[in-house]
Amino acid sequence: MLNVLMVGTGQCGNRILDAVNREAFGGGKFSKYYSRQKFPSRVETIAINTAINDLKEMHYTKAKDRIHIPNLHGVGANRMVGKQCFNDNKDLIMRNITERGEFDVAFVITSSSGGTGSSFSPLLVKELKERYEFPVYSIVVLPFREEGTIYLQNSAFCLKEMYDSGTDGIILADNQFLKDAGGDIQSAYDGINNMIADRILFLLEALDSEMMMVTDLGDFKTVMSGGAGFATIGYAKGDGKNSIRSVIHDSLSPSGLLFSSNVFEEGSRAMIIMRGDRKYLSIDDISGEIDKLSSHIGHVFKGVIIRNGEVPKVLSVVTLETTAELENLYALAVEAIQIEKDKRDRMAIRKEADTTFSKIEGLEPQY
Ligand SMILES: Nc1nc2c(ncn2[C@@H]2O[C@H](COP(=O)(O)OP(=O)(O)OP(=O)(O)O)[C@@H](O)[C@H]2O)c(=O)[nH]1
Ligand SMILES: [Mg+2]
Repeated sequence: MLNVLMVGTGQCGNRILDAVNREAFGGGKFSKYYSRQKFPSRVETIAINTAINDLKEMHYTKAKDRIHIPNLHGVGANRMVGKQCFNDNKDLIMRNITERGEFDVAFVITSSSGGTGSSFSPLLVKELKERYEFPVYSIVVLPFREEGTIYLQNSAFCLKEMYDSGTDGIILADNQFLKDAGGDIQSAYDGINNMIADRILFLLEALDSEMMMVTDLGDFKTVMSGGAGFATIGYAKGDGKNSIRSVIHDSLSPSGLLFSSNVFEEGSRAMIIMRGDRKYLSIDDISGEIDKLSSHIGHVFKGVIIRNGEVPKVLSVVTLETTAELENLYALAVEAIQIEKDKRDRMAIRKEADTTFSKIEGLEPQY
């Protein structure tokens, strides 16, 4: 049995963690009080936030698993304030984690663009890596590109700091790429959060179950160490009529991935897990499709979980050697930083020239 630590920081991280707990406890609003999590592993979940309202909004995560870090007026998307706040409260956070016992692996979930999650998470990962031996993976959600200059620049710096934190791999999910998950913004968030939560639970099951063809934490570590530090996860579900080959293919196509990538071109290593009734999981078919991927990218681990009567589902973890989409994001971020800098320079010049107030110099109000 694996011991898993899962931390969600900031609003986005909290909500995804809550979606994980909803699935794990079976969905009812009170299920967290009487149900046991249906993880095969022992999973400890912790939500961290400076905003008490975000924590209160969580319905499926136990109160003891929600840590409020008081910071007057929140962090307001300012990563400098966020980092200071983490450092001031580091001992409290790390004590809470230490009290939960031993772990084999940890996941830290956050958005890259806000203030709290994006500044806390790289520092938290660094702290975990310095204190413990277990691998720490980060799951980072990228913003909608039209959310503004501050969110774009935050993302660029958060990803770099996450990369430098010593994390064992960054799994990317992209709001922009997944925006069709729901109509209005709230349903899009819910849709995206559920997609990420389902994949996390599938992954945990794959790392910790008796399978026909086994993948385990060791395989996952090897896959995650394969690329340039970034990875994404794909998923697809068959209808019982299409072949397992096409389900595997769908999981690797844009409709299945959490982040835009041509994995056949950009992939470095992969782990493909198939789950469902034995009758859908012909080893020859599976091998055919997986060999095709291996011939493009190199090594692919495969795992099979038998579930009687279930249609086939496929989870694909792919590490990336390069990513064109991240290059695009950084180009936008550089523009965003320039826009903010120009604005600041203009303000400084204007302040010096003092054009507005100088108009009344020497004048007195007349009554
Ligand atoms: N997928 C998804 N993205 C979210 C959700 N909530 C917020 N986001 C995205 O997260 C980014 C903002 O980060 P938040 O996590 O809200 O910020 P925070 O860490 O709470 O930071 P502050 O509020 O600034 O202290 C934006 O790009 C949002 O689009 C959510 O529930 N799901
Ligand atoms: Mg917030």
